Amino acid sequence: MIDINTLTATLFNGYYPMPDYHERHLKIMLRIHIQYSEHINRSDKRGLGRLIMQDAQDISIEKLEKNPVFKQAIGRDSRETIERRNHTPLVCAVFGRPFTQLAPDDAYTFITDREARKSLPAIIDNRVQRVVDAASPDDAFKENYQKQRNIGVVFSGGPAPGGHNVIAGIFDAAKKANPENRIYGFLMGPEGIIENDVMEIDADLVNQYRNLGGFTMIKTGRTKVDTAEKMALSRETCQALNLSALVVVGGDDSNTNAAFLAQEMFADSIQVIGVPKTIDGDIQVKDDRGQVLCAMSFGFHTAARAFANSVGNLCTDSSSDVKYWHICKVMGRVASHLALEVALQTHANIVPIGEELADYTDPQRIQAAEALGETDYHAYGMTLRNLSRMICDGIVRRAAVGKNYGVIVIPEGILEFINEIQVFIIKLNTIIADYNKTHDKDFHSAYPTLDDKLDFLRRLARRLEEDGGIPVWNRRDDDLFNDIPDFFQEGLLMERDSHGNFQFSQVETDKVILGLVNDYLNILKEEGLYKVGIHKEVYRKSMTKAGLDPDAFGKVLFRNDGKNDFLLIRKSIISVKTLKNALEDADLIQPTDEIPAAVEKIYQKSVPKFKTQTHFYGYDGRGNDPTRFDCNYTYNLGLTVFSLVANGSTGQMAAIKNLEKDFEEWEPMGIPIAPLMHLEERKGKLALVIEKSVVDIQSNAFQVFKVSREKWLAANPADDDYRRPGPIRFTGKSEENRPITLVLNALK
Ligand code: FBP
Repeated sequence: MIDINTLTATLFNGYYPMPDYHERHLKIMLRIHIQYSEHINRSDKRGLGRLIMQDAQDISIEKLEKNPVFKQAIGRDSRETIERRNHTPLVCAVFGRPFTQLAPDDAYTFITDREARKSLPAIIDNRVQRVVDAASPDDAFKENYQKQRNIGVVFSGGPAPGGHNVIAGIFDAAKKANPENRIYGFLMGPEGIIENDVMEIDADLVNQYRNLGGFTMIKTGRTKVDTAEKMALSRETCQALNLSALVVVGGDDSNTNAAFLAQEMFADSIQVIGVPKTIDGDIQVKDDRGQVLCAMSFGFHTAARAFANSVGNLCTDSSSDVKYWHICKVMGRVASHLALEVALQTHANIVPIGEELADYTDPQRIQAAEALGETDYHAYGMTLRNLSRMICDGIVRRAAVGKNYGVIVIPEGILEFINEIQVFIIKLNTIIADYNKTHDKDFHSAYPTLDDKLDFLRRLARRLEEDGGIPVWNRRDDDLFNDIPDFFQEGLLMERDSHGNFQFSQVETDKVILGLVNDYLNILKEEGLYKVGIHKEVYRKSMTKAGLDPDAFGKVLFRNDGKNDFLLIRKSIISVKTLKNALEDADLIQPTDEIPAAVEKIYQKSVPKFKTQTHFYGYDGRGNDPTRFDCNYTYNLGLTVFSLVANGSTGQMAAIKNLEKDFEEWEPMGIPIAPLMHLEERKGKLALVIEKSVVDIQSNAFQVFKVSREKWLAANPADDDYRRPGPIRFTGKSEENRPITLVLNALK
């Protein structure tokens, strides 16, 4: 007979000490196992037990690997991947025609920047071009359209779902026009152009990635072609490959780069076409009269849907488990488009939108200053403190109706819209750029640790003060900066990207805000203002069960007794001691009595614990396989690119107009890039860039969000108003066919 104690000790040696109940549980399991084995041995007349053992040994991994079921189950290509590869995106009617041509459309006009005119003379007068059918092309047109071309493609910046379909569209259209056309992919982003690191893209490669996410095929990178030397090397590469055209798939900065490359290679007749990519959704093009030409960059829909699915699931979990606040930081380096779309998709409880915060004014402060005949400049623009208070207000109000849980969505770039932080970012950008310009060594290598950097800033403040003049970093800046937590200081001092952008994804924005929220909630708790409301029926039932008079105790315990469904403990009762005092003062108990257990339990229930879980949604959604909207959008962008190339355009951005409408109304076109440029401060100096589109707080989408947010906060006894967007569905009919933001903004 096996001794169960010895067996447990032998098998689980090393796991001691373990809790008693674990040990008990293990022993029971072992006993069952032994009894079952003995039973099998006893009744195993036909050797079944041995057979099971035998089979287990016989199935070698080699044999398993040959099994077709095994192969299908764990093979590299999931059913979804296979289905996606075989899917043919919808194609705009014009691309069904043998030839397309470009029709200039002067209904769209732009106010051009003087500096852009000076720097980009070859492309500044480009016009909007609509892709139309070339119904009766003459031979010269056909010959030009079909002539053999080499086209180079590069991905630039962060991945965005749909990039592979841009390549597929270019490839299919180019091969249709002339099977001898060749498509080259530059590897690892613009660095591949500079270094002439390139591969030819063939049909097998394209087919492998159709309708799949990522930029895996040729990878991407953030190098900027921003010096005369890099420009010359890029030009050499394009000439060496005998390129007719270079296609830059990228965001605002990369399309800016595309315009400069178009100018540079104009003399070589190498065309450069941009494609608007970024999950951030901040490339939206309108003309000077506000007519929309490009409503959204590709990748936005997929990333927003992926984030919304995860956030929606958290809403479900949170309202089931009712104990956590989920804090979800959602990508979007500057603009809050993704957070707004996630809010519209999920109805999460609290979603501060950066662009609205920048416009914030504090009426109380303004009035108080006006009464003194003064102006309070601090009353304009949101501070981090205001923001944390706004969030706390929502948390406290939900707790009051028994909902001490919920979901907060924080846009990644929110800090850019907070005055005090923006000032730090601008000042530090200037200091770092200045240092890099005047020294031989880069700021971050010269001052590698946080302490080194802080030391440098301290010395700078002192020196600038002694020098007189207007210091960019004064002692007050230094003091304020030293007041913020280390990790946030480190974030603000981090290296800028190659375009001089502040890298918000590296800053723990959520942690900064959460820290302030936590501090303020503790103050509210001490002031007795943050309490969990107790449902009056729950209260009455437990008191009656304990033989206590709910009415007599209710008057003492609650500040809203008899008025609401949810009862709130009085502000003055903030501890067991203050509870006891209140009961004694009301003669409900004597000083020698204990607090009745039922009453103490009610009190404990009313004490909120602010338990949080933090999440970052960014890279995951960026790597998602594209929605059907993005598949169709990007494939047609690729077809548009070829049409622009075959018709001799350069310095144009491929776009699809009417994305907010049904597919039949989509209109492929070319948008001139140069007129979209304006001067902006980058790396401490003014540079021509395409202006980022941030959330327009007058837009329909924002206005809908604004009037709905009270309902979505659901600080009332009714059920939460969460919406379940569900996962991205590639097949079937239930997937929405465009972002909600677009649908709303198109409503008249
Ligand atoms: P792009 O503008 O290049 O498309 O990238 C957008 C983005 O995904 C932002 O949302 C995010 O802040 C940033 O890239 C992250 O950058 P990195 O990939 O370098 O960490």
